[in-house]
Amino acid sequence: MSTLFVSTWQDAGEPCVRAAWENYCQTKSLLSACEAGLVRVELDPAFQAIGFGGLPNAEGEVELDAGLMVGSSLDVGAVCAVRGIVPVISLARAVMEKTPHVMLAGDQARRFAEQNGFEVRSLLSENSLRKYEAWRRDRSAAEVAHLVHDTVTIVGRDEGGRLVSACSTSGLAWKRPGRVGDSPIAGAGFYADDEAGAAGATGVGEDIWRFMLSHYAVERMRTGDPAQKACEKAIERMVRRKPSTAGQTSVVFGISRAGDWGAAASGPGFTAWVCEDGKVGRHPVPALSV
Ligand code: SD4
Repeated sequence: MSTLFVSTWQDAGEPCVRAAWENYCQTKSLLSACEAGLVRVELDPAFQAIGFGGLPNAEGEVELDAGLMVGSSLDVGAVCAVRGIVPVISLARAVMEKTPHVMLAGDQARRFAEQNGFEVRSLLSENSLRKYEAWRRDRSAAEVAHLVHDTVTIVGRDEGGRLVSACSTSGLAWKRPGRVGDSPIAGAGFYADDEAGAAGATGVGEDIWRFMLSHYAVERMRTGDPAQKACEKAIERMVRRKPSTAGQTSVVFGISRAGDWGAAASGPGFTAWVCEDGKVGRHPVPALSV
């Protein structure tokens, strides 16, 4: 059986799955591999998606969310609305491994980070500061920055059939301070259960959360749906119940316990990156017609 990683969006997905695979070859730990994929993108300001270089909130502060889930134990760790700390996916892992809790939020998550050796630093890159200032000057024109892809999610399955889903985001650009989306919410932005499958999401957090896209897709896999069908059913349900979500490009993708993968999107522009035993491929995912 192969080891498979699937990750999100045109720019960040490829380095994410490559870093995950490299780490997996060294550690043989799927959790470390998924974390390493996201750390790679979080720490590189060239990716404005997540971590350092993510686009800030309406007050110019980068505010990060992250979460992960281990499908064998159903352990979950998450942090939300954290300022000044990267990589937040590693902070989410520390919450999972070092506390009895699932999530820590805001200033108290940062305090926990400092207690665990993370350094507090400014997360604004030159690029994100420039974009923020442009938005302040002309909010209507820069409003489309909501459409930039500010989340990276990775789902992995190792040769033993173990599953992990992990997600990191700066949320929506120019968001209201304190706003938290789907990304750090187990069931919404990520979910994994070795008995069923693993899924992750990206797109409009309020809708992904409302419909618990990742959990729904995994539950469809539990009933025997292949990952592709499970993801399509999750998007179909969302668009049918809330037609305004059509065209807005919320995405759910996943890997079933049998090892097949799939992805479905409610709008155009999504690309999945897949790495199977080190072989990397790019897969544009057209909008599902519902
Ligand atoms: C959020 N789902 O915070 C994230 C945004 C996202 O690509 O996925 N952008 O709502």
